[in-house]
Amino acid sequence: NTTLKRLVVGACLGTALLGSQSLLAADFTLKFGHLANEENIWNQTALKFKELVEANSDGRIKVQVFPNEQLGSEMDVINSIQLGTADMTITGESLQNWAPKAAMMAVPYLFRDEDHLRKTVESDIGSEIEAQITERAGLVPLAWFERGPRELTSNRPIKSPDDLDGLRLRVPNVPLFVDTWEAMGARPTPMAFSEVFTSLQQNTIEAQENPLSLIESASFNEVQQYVNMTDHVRSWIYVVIGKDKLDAMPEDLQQVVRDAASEMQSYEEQLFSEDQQRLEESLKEKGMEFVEVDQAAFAEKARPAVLDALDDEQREIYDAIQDL
Ligand code: CS2
Repeated sequence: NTTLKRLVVGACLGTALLGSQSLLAADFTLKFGHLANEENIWNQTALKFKELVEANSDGRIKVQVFPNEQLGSEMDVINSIQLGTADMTITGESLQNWAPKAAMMAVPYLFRDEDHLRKTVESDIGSEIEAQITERAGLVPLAWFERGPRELTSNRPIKSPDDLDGLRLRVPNVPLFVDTWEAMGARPTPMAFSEVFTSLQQNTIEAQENPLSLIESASFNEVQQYVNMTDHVRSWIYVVIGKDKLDAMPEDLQQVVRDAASEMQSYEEQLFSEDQQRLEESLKEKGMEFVEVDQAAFAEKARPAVLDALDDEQREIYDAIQDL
């Protein structure tokens, strides 16, 4: 009958209008690139941020998420954000290349456990690191994620620093990591994350180190036999946005971004703890062998190397973190 027809037509028009709404040019577009793959919790978290920001800004902000280094390596995306051709990424200790204090996010064997790490991030020390990242790199940390400990993967078991014996190891672009692994007896090479798999396959390098989450994300199980449980770095990482981009938004949209970021952070915490339960099993099922190592020997060998590598300002922070 007529009423029913009117209802159906109205519903169709309504849907069409809503649909077209999302096609209306947004006032702001945020290009969010990161190095993990689609399945990784970092990508699921970035998509949650996208959903929240687009909904809560009524489409005035559009977020485009690019996993797998589609916008370039971590360092490239940081440079692109500074140039204004990208807007957001997930980064941490690599920011040491602009802000020396950022190295303190991932100092080998510094954080005793998760509580010690959380206390540090949420203390004045965390704020000091964030302030220098903004001042020196032009990036505003919007949220932080705890990371699983970094583990050393290889094709021969490494149980103590003596086993390193010149191990050709990839590290991210983190001078502190280069210094520490060199002093422990490895031969570290800084390299973008997306180049690691092929370099391992071609034996240009024979090892790398990362949390289990990224070992799985990059399918390192296909080119690495052992996960040596060094737990050599507990760290956190930031979701950052370009300061100029954020400042260019009206206050209400800046608030939408900040509110979405804190909701994203709680969402990631849930995903992170679930992820940590399953990762070891998942990698064992993929054929990786987990090796218990003499962590005390690694920590003992790393400590003088770390202290040697820190400048006075970083050493001050190191001592303050130890006392937390
Ligand atoms: C990743 C990065 O490239 C890698 O190994 O684990 O997240 C790395 O930790 C970066 O240095 C973080 O800034």
